[in-house]
Amino acid sequence: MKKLLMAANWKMYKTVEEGVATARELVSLLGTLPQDREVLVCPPFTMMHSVCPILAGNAGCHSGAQNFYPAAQGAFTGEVAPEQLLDLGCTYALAGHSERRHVLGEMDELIGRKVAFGLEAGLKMILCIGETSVERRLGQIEEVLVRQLESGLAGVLSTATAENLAVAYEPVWAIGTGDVAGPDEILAAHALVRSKLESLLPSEGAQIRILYGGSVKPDNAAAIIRLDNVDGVLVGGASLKADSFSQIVLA
Ligand code: G2H
Repeated sequence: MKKLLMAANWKMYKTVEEGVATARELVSLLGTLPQDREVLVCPPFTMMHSVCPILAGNAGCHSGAQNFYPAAQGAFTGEVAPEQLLDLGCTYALAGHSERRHVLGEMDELIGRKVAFGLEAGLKMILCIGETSVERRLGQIEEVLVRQLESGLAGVLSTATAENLAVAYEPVWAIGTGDVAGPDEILAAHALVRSKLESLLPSEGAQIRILYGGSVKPDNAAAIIRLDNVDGVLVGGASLKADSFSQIVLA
């Protein structure tokens, strides 16, 4: 059975003390998770050492990294390697989040290398894709999503499975704006992603989870996860408080 993946992205928020308190409260609010879903929390690197073991205490809760550098080790000042994340009990990682593409200037080629290196190292990867409002207005949604999928997955066409890969569709105009995409917009984008996944990865594409991200909140999560081809959510702002994220997880 394909489980829903309910993922939190804490971005660059919280001290260690705050992260530990939120993780403890979340684990206690969630209790025994429903069989049909699993939970992922991506905290900042600074608190992983303390937060990952707390999440690991709840079956079905996982820890993920928001980013890493695609090399085993070496002179890469300021960067973190997949092995160092696995060492902390972190099992997932994001690649291609819109803030890394648009604020940090990451290009498709680097994102593709991260997906390939992360999978090879043993991390489960979530490739994030999404169009800007300008690209949507210019009718370029399909072109942008197909390009981001093709380049993001170029190095994993023979190794990606429904177990080790998920895709998050996050329209840039919906991120952190409160401007959630409507059901028709989500349905159309997810159908496009599904069809492209099925053509790139014929044996796995139908089962690979596609998450929606962009202003997911407790009051819209249930309607979003009911939509066709929505296999979970990636939540930023509303994941920072344990009660709000637990309501989304259990929606
Ligand atoms: C999109 C999302 C989490 P938010 O970035 O990845 O953030 O839920 O705040 O729109």
